[in-house]
Amino acid sequence: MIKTKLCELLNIEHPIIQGGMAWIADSSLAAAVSNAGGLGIIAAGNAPGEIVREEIRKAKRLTDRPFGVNIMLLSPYAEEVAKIVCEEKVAVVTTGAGNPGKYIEMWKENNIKVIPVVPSVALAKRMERSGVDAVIAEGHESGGHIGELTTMALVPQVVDAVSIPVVAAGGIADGRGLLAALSLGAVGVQMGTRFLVAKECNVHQNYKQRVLSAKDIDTVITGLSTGHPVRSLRNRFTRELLNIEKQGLDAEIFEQKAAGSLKRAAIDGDIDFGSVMAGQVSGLVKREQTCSEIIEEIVKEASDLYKALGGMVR
Ligand code: TUI
Repeated sequence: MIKTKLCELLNIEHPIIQGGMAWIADSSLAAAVSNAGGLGIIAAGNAPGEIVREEIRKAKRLTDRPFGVNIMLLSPYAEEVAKIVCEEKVAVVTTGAGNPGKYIEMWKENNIKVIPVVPSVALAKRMERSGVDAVIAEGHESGGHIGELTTMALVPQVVDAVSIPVVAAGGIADGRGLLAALSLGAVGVQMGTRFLVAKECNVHQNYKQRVLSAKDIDTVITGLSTGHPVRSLRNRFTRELLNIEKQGLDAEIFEQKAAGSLKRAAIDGDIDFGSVMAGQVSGLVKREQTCSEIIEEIVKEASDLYKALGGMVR
């Protein structure tokens, strides 16, 4: 058993949050993670509010434990989803890809625990001043939309800069990663890629198999030139995007190509011409397991390792 402040804050058994993966993290995955003692998250992504409401209601039928909703702040529906989580009395909101400042007061008035993803110390401090409950410091190793700093560099700097709890994300997929995160001062971890291959995850089987067969060097970053860098597994789609960027073509052509690409891979299973977003730990993720097996294995590995290290350090 590993108990941290995060377990108390969120009323969960294990200090593990499932990442809010757009088009992937639905009520089935979120409820399975929460039932296994972690915090499951429904990703709102670019979905309209009523679709998200339906997923929240499904999750309530599948679990009586707390779960959260991730709001992707670049979404045109971010504002309506921000209101719906209040109406539905969701326990936790995480945010990504922007500054959620204007919604925080409303969420806190509705007793929602608010945990934004931050890619820098500056945003972590701003979020602390706005009254959030914790932050997720997410490193460059992550899949999807990424910041510049690595987890190893970012997490301890954020821990030193704020007094609220810090969750580590990016490059974490097993018990070694969990223990490392705790050593850096984090109170827990958020993992996306490891849960993407969970049995209860409804992502297309082609996507899952692509992640399971990935090697360490298989991820690439596209969108550096447009200011929205995204990490995904290398394929014909990423080669085409990188070519557009290399030729210095305008952002509009790039955005046109990228639009709908995550859905194409995650729902339609087109892993050649779709965007297979995944983290650098893809090479570490080798087996499809249930969420309960994943969480139990990680917690056991971390606590066994902690005991073994105790015997080594004198
Ligand atoms: O949000 C993520 N990862 C994502 S979102 C996503 S959906 C998408 N699809 C296509 C293009 C773009 C997004 C796929 N993966 N992770 C959390 C995260 N947030 N990483 C980095 C940030 C971030 C960046 C800037 C958070 C705040 C921020 O603030 C800038 C500001 O306004 O101060």
